[in-house]
Amino acid sequence: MAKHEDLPIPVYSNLEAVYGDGSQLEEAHLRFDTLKSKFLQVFGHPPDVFARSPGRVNLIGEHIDYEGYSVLPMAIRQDTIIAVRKNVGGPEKVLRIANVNDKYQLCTYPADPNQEIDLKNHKWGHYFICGYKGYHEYAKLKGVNVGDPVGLDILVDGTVPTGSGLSSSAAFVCSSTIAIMAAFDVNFPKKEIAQLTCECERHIGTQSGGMDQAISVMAKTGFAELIDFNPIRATDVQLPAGGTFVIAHSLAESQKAVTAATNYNNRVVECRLAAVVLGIKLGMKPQEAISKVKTLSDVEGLCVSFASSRGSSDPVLAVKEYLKEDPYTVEEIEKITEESLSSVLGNSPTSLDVLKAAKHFKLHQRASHVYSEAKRVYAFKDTVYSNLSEEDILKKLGDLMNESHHSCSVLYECSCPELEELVKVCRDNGALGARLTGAGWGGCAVALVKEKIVPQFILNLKESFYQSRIERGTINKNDLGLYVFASKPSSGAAIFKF
Ligand code: NG1
Ligand code: MG
Repeated sequence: MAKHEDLPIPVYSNLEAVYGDGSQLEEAHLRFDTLKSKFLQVFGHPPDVFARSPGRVNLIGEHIDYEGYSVLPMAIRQDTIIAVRKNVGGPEKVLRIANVNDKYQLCTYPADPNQEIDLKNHKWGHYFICGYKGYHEYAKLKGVNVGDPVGLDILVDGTVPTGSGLSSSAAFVCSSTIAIMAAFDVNFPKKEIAQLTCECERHIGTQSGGMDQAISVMAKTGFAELIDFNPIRATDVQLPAGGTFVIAHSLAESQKAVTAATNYNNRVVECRLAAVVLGIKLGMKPQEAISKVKTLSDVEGLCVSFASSRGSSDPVLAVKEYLKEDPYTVEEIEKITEESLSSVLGNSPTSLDVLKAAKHFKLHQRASHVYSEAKRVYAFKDTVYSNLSEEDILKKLGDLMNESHHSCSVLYECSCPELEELVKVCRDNGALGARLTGAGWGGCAVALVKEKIVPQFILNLKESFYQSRIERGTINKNDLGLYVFASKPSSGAAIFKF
């Protein structure tokens, strides 16, 4: 039997396959009806085909995907649906991108797949262009004849809250890419789409890993997935029935595309510099380390091959031995690399932006986080499948989540005061564990809660975290359900042709 990840994106002619037969289905029918009528209203003709891709919550394994380490997310029910139609006879070859939410104004772009995305002028439609460019780059690579560019009409409906660490961006990029493929009658194996969407989302200017796209494309109802990289692979993880993951928004919005130079990309750069410095300290020539060592997982490989001479293969020990705790200045690192940092980083524009903004680099702390977090992911999966009682399994999973949060907060410094408060409120109200999820600096926390106390837990959170914010007018009482909810692992990307 073909492996799940080798199969193409499923094509359905009804909504039940994805949205089940309960209240979610009703809601989905409404959304699709709205998409159809609004499409007709905006563009004057009905759509040809639809694609959907979900957001995700990462249970454990934060900021390690781009270092080559496995992560453990699950898809959530919130998703992005895209309706599309080729506009072959249209007068102009343009991409017209509209949204069911009037907050997002119509964007138009030329149909040229080689266009550059204007990063200095951020627009919501840019995420569609990531998928558009990605599809064409990949089709070319695979020898698919895409012909001359044609116009496309696109309507977007997203329910993943933005800037919340639940990967609205990947849901948008993946559904865009898949909708474009469907419009051109092309389909690829899921693992290839996961890889291509990961690469093309980088056109937005973040040096992302591949977790979000991988889970959005490859998720299965009822399972979290252990995602490995190089090559991308997904292994089902069946979570214990007695526990539920509750997602709660800190109400601090993290605009990753805008803050990349000081937050996300800064950490990617710090990890890269830590990897090169460790490679050199472990005995490589600077030039060799710069060209061969790209990630901290590459360094782990080196530690393993030098294990007999060093007496240990543990990269955590290498960090302790070779990286000082005080932050490094540019000059200090350049003395070790014997090359300017800009050239170590390949002069990529996004890395140069990081160098411009950074005063120093915390190599020890960032590498310590990555290696310890990578171990926690495997500990989490092993615990799920251990012989412990369910009670003990849940407790251990909670402990690992708490340790993960501590590491994100103290070593990786990607938390914020609102997330700290929220995580504490979750723990004080009976969560077995709670942590920030996604990139951090705002967005959501995820808490592991015993199934039977979930309703009370959510009520308590409303009382102790959200009530004062409702009174201050930060959020509307009626919207609370959007900010705090229990989540079950839901299904991955799909195409709908009716
Ligand atoms: P979010 O929180 O969705 O922006 C980001 C990255 C992931 C991963 C996490 C941190 C993108 C598209 N996603 O997710 O790859 O690195 O941060 O674990 O940049
Ligand atoms: Mg994102």
